[in-house]
Amino acid sequence: MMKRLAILVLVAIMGTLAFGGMVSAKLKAEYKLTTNVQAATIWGQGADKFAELVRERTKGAVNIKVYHNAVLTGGDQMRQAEMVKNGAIDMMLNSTINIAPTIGEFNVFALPFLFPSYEAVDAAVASPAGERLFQILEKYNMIGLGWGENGFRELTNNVRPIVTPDDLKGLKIRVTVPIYVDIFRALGANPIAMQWGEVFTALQTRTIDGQENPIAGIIIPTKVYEVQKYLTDWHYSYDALVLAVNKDSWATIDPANQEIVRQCAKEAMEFEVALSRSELDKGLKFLAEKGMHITHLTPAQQKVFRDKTADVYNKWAEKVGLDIVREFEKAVASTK
Ligand code: X2X
Repeated sequence: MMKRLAILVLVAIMGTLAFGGMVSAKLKAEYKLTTNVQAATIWGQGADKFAELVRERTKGAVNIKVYHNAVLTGGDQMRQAEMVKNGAIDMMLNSTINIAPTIGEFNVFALPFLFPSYEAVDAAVASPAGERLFQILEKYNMIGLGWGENGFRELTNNVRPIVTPDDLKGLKIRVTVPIYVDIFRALGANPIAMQWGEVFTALQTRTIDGQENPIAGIIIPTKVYEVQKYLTDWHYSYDALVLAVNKDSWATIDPANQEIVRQCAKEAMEFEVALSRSELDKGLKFLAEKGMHITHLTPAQQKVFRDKTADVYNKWAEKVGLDIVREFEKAVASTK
């Protein structure tokens, strides 16, 4: 009898050990989700929406807490992907341009003048290359749950209207990452890399002359128009968002709750993209009312900028990987 009991206990212990190696689905008290932008941005609202839906639908079992303004990375927006990769942060709703220093393939969205329209963006994201980007994410220990949108990045400054590359000559333009440094150098500007959290003050004190960001997503909710006079609507680069979770954090969620989280991610990102797009037309009008001088480039004027950045495009297409770039170009062409 004692012997049988001992065997049973032993089997139970061995079973626990075997499953222990697979990270058991034991929910954490809190899942930390990082963004580097203010809660008022459309991106910030998308993150909050996701957390709120998950809390509601899992009846509080999966508790996602959103940390805005890059507080979990000491203000460093580029460290977010790295920290989700190594598990120090559970989740991120992060822009592709912030992910690019960690995973080079994500530079593809930033290629100058690649996307003429939202249709083109949507076709690229839905292409096999879009899926491949999520597979690459897995090599970095993350699982992609959905695509969102930061938006088309438009140029603002305080010196003069920018209609030709000559107008950019010598202007100090704040940028984020190396591909943007290359683009603005090619255009004759003086690009300065800076964290988003420092930009408003730098514009206010005129340490820099300008910056580039999406109108509806960032420029309006963060009141950039209060410290900038000129805007050029040139769609030179597009920035997508990725909602992703660390693999080990994901394994702590049981399959039934994982299914709910995936569905909430889908809905929250649909909400976020729709909001970003519906706010844009109103946004241009709003900025004009606030006294901004807005320049819309004609296709011929845009072509001058495009031609000047062609070498940068080719250099970065090589870095991204031509298979992904060609797949994106094919998707874009299918919408023309
Ligand atoms: O830093 C920026 O410009 C922002 C807010 O758009 C990103 O995080 C990429």
